[in-house]
Amino acid sequence: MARTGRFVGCFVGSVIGDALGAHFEGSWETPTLDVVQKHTRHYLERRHPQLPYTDDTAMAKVVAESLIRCKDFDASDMARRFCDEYYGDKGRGYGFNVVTVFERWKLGSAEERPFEPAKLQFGGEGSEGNGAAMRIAPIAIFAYNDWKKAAEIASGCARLTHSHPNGITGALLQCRAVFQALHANQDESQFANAFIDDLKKHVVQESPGSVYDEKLENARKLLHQNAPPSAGDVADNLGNGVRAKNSVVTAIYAFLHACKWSMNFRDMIEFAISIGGDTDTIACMAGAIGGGFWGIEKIPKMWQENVEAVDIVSEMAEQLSDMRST
Ligand code: R7I
Ligand code: MG
Ligand code: MG
Repeated sequence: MARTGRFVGCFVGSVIGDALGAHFEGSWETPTLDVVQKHTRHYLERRHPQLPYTDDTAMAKVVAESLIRCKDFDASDMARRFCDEYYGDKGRGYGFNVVTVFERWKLGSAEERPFEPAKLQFGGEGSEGNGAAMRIAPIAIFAYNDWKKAAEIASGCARLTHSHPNGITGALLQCRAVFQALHANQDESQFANAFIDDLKKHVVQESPGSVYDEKLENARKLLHQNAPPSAGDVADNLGNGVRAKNSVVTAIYAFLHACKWSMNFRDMIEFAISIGGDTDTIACMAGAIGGGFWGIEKIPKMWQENVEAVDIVSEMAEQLSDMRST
C-alpha cells in the first residue's frame, strides 16, 4: 500500500474514532456492543449531517497546523494556537482542568513561558489526563522516519499542557504505537508480543517505575487468552478513564485485539467504544493506530463522508508526511 494511504488513514482514523465515540463519552452505563453498533452503523447507511469532532481532534488539528507552519516544533506558536482554538470554539468538550492552562496563556505567558501554566496544574503535580496522548497522530506522521525526533516533539507538545510523568509517558506510548503502525508489515498478524516489546523498549524503559509496565503486561496477558476477552474484562484490567494510565494502553490493546481476532477497522472502533468510559478518546487513539496500519482504503467510506473535517485532516496528513520525506 502507498505510504500516503497510511498517513491519511492515521489522521482520519483518529478523527472518526473521536466523532463516533463522543456520543457515549462518560455515559453512566457502559454501552453494549449492540448499542454501540446501532449508533455507528447508522452512519454507514447513508449521508447524514456530519458528526462533530471534539477537543481530541480540535487539538490534533492545532498540532498539525503548527508543525506545518513552523516546519518543526515551536512551543510558543503551538501554545498560542491551542489558546486561539479554544477561545474561538469552546464547546468541543475540553477536559475540565486544561482550560486553566489556556486561561493562563491568555493572560500573557503563551509567548514567553509556554510551559509554565501546565506545571501549576493539580497543586504542582501536573495533569495526568490523556489530553496529550489523544492529539499525537500528526507528530508520528510528521516524524515518521525519525523516532528520536518524534519522541522529542511528542514530549514537548505533551509538556505544554500535561507535565505529570504519566501524562507525558502516555503521550510517548501512543506516539510510538502510531509510529510502529505506520511502519508495520501488513502481513504480520501475530505481532502483538513484538509490538508490546517495542513499546517497552522505546518508551517504558526510559521511564523507570512507570505504571505503564504493568499495564502493558496486563494487555499481553489478555492477548494470550484463548478466547477474546469481553470489553468489560478489558475495562477491568486496563481501565477506561480519562487519565492517560487508564486509557492509552486500553486503546493500544483495542488495536492489537483487532489484529489478533481478525477484526477490521470498523470492528475495532466499535469494540473500542464498547469498552466504555472515555469512549471518544479511546476510539480516537485506537483509530489513529488502526488507521495508520490498515490505511485509508480500509476505513468505511460512509464514515468518512459523515464525520466533520475528514477532508481537512486528510490534506494535513499529506502535507505533514511530505515535509520530512527523504
Ligand atoms: O487531559 P485533558 O486534556 O482531558 C482530555 C479528556 C479527553 O477525554 C477529552 O475527550 C476530553 O473529554 O477531556 O484535560 P485535563 O483537564 O488536564 O485532564 C482531564 C481530567 O483528568 C481532569 O479533569 C481530572 O479529572 C483528571 N486528572 C487528574 N485528577 C487528579 N489528579 C488529570 N490529572 C489528574 C491529577 O493529577
Ligand atoms: Mg473529546
Ligand atoms: Mg474523551
